[in-house]
Amino acid sequence: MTNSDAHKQVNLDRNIIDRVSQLKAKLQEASYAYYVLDNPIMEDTIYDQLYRELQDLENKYPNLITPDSPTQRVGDKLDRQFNSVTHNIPLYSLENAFNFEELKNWENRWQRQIETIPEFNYICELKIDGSAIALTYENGVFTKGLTRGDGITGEDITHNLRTIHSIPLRLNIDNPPAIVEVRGEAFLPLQEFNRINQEREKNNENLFANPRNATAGTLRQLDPKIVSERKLQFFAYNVYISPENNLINTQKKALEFLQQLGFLVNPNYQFCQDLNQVKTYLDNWEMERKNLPYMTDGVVVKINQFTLQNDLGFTQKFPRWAIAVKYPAEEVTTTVEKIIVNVGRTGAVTPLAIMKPVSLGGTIVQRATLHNVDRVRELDIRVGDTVIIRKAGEIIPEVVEVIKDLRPNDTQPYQMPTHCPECDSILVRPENEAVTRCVNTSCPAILRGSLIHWADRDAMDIRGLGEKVVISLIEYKLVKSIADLYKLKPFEIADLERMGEKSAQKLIMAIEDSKKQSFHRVLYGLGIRYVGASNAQLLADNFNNIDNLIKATKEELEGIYGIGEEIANSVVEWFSIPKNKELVEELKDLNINFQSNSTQHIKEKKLSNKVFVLTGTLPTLKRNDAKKLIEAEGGKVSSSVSTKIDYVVVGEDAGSKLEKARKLNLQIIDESQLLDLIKST
Ligand code: 1X8
Repeated sequence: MTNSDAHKQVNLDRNIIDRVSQLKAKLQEASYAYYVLDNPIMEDTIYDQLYRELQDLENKYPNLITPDSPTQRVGDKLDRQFNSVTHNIPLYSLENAFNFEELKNWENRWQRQIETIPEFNYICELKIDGSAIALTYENGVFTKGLTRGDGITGEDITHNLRTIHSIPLRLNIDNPPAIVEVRGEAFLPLQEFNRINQEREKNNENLFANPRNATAGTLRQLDPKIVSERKLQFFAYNVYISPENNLINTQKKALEFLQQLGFLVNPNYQFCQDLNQVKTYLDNWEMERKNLPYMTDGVVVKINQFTLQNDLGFTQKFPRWAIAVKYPAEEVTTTVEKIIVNVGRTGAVTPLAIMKPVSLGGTIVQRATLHNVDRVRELDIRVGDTVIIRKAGEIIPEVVEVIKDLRPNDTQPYQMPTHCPECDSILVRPENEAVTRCVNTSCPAILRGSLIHWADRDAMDIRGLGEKVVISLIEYKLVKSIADLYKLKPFEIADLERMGEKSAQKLIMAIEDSKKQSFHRVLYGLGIRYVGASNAQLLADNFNNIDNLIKATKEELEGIYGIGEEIANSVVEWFSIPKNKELVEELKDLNINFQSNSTQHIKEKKLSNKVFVLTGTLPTLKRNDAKKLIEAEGGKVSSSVSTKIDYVVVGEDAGSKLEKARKLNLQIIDESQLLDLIKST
C-alpha cells in the first residue's frame, strides 16, 4: 500500500463512519416523530431505503454497529429463560381506593403522618392496564429493562423491550446524566390485542384473557421477532437520575423531562390543586376512558412535590404519596339465549349463559359464567332473561344480576342436568362442596380439558394445539390420553378439519419440541388439583425429579415452606391413582422431562428455599431492609417460629421467638452472620 492509498483508506473510513452516524441520527429522528410524536416526517419508502443502506453498511463494517442503532431493535432468540435481576430501586405497587370516600381517607391518613403540612398539590394520571417496566440508561444508552416481578427482583427482558419503538435506544438530550432509570407501563393497544386474539383463534391457540395478560405473555417471549410483530407501546411515568438533578422536583416536571428525553408520556395527565379537582378528573375519565384506544382501569393520584413524597416515604408495600383509584368493572346488559353446562378438566360442571353478543371492556362477549348450581338458583336465571354482565378479570364474564322486570311471559325456571352432557354419567355433588362433578375418569370432557391444559402457555406451551384441534383429535379417536399426543403421525392430523399438511407438520414439531420443557412446567401440565404454576415450581425445586415426588409423604410435602395441607393431600392422592401413575410411566418412556435442571436461575440464588424469622432490633438493618435482602436472594421471611424455619435472625431485645427457636433447636444467627450468608456461598 502506498502512502497515498493509506491516506485514501482513512478518508474512506471517515466518510463511512460519518454516513453511518448520519443515517442513525436521521432514522432515529424519523422513528421518534412517527412513534412518539405521532407526526411522521418521512415517507415509509424513504425510511426503508435509508434503513437498508444502514443495514448494508453495518453488514460490511460490523464494528460500526452500536447497541443504539435503529437496526438493533430485533435481536436473536434467547436460548434460556430470563435472568432474575434485583431492582436498584424497588418497584412498588399502589394502594387501591375504590371510591372517593376512600380517596379522602387516604388524604387524611398521609396528612396525619407529618407534623406540618406544606403547600402541596396533586398530579392525576390514567392507570394503564399493562405491565410495569423499569428501564436503565447508562450515559444515555438503553442498557437494561426489567419486569416488575415481585417489586424487589424482576426478569431481564431487555431484548424484548428493544423492539418497542416508543422506548428510545438513546436518550434525546446532550450530556445525559450517567444513570437514568425510567419506569412506565408497557401495554398493547386494544386494536392490536384484538388482532392478536383473532390470529390465535385462527391458529387454534388459547386466547389471552385481557390486554394485561397479553402484554405480560408477550414480554416473556424468548423470541424478540414475535414481540416485534405485536405492536407493544410504552408510556413513561417516573424517572430517577444519578447524579441527582434538583431542578426536577415535582411529578409534573418529571413528566416534562421524560418527554424531553424522547419518551411517550400519556398526554391525559392533569395538575389538580386539591381533591375537589381530582374528583372532576375522576368523573370525567370514568366515561371518557372508553373512547381511548388502550385499556385503563383507574387513575393514579400522586402528590406533586418530591420533598413531600420523600418525607412520606413508603409502607411495607406501597408509596404513601400515591394511590390508585379504581373504576368499577364495566357492566352491560344483554339477553340470555341458552343456558348450558361446561365440564372442565377436573370434571367440575359449570353452568354458562349463552347470550346475544355485546361489547364489553374492549372485546365482544357471548358467554358468561354462572359459577355453580347455588348461584343459578339464587339468580333464578332463565332463557329469555335480560341480564347485567361484568368482566371479572377473565375472558369469560359473569352474570351479576337478572333484571326480573324485563322477563318475558312463559319462561321456565332452569333445571340443572342430572347427567353429564358429554358422557351421560350421573353427576355428583359432594356434601359441603359448591361444585357438581362428573366423576367418570373416561369422560371425553375431562380428557379434552386435560389436553388443553397440557398445551397451555404456562405448561408445555404447544402452539397450534388449541381447543378446536383437541376436540377433533378426541372426536376421531386419535388420542385417548396425554401420552397419545406424542404418538401422532402427520398424516393422521393432516386429515382433520382446517388442518393441512403444513400445519400438521408444524403441530407435530411443536409437540415434539415440548419434550424439552422444564420439569416444573410438566408438573403444572399434569393438572394436579391446587398445583398451579408457582406450586409446581416449588415442588420441582424441592424434589428434583418425579420419582422423589411420587415417594414423598404428606408430611414431607408439608415440610416445604409454601406447601400446605390441602396441596400436600392433593399431590399424594393424585399419585396414588393407578391411572395417573401409568400416565407418568408412559410419559417417561416418551422422554418427557421429569427432572429439574440444576442450572435454573432459581437455584443460582444464594438463599433459595431458605426460610428466615427476624426478631428483635438489628444493629444496622431495618427489619424491612433485612427482609428485602433475604428475598432478593430467593429466601423467604416468615413471622412465626416453627420447625420449617432454617434461620432465626436475632437482634437486641428478642423475646419469645428466640426462646421458641432455642427450644426447637433452630439455627440462630445475628445480623453480621446473615450478611455473611448473603455475601458468601
Ligand atoms: C402503575 C401504573 C402507574 C401509572 C399508570 N399506569 C399504571 N399501571 C402512572 O403513574 N401514570 S404508576 C404504577 C405503580 O406505581 N405501580
